Amino acid sequence: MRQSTHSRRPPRPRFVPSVLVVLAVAAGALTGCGGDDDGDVPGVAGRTAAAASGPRSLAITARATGAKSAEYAMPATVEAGLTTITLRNETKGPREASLVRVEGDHTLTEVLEVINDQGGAPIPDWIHADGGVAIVAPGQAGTATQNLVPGDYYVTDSTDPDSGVTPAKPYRFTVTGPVSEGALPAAPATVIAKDYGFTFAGLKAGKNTIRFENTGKELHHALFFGEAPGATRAEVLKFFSARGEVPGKPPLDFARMSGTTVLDGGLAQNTELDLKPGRYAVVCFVSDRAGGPPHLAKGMFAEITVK
Ligand SMILES: [Cu+2]
Repeated sequence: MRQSTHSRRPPRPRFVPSVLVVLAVAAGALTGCGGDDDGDVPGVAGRTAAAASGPRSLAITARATGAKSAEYAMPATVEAGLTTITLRNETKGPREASLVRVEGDHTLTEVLEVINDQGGAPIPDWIHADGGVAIVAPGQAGTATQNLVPGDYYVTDSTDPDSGVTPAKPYRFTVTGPVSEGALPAAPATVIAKDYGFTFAGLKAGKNTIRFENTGKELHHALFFGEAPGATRAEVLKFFSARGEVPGKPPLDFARMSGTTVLDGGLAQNTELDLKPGRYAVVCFVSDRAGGPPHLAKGMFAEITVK
């Protein structure tokens, strides 16, 4: 059950290649030194639900419960509609709040079985990847603005260096009806995922506010890995395809890593992507609902140079 932190563990082929996050942590990325987020996080202080046309707020706080464990605090219910989700990370490691919506009565154990599967099993119809906030460095906050549909949601976290997606207890909330849908605010950059590929617009070095959109039918995310200087596309592809099990120095610079959570086909959110200058490899490790290999094997790989 426990994931070793061995630096050559393969990436998880399903929702969560947490090993790659582990490598990033080991490389000193995601250690939180910016510290400039406190004053300008939408959806917390200064912005209230009173703004009738603005997004609602959902605040999630990750607090340390031990050297390597965390708990998540959030309201038990929120109303459906356009919502800015804020994850405040008060722990000493990177955290995320991936939202998994379930139809019917399903336990956290069932959810984790699907998420942690590494054998290309089908993704059942009752489980939905509904975005949330991806990797947030310690002491920082991250946001995602998206429509929440009524239903039951689990909050999962793939970034625990020791245990991957194994929260000690179910962290969940309920989105209550009626169905409400608002238009996402304009975003200066876009990342579009489709079956099977990516397109990018407007990305630059620094903290990008992006519209992340899944225009395909399958589930997708976009994980950004800095490429090591001089690394070739072939070397990078080989490294991912071999799940990191290649001799020699990795062709990736794990100090430069960013990404999104997973979205079901047809969904979109505005969120943040922290990029540094240089070349990035962008990958999706999720597999089809029908099962099969990670989308990387279907060509869901792109390279982009950020300036
Ligand atoms: Cu994908």
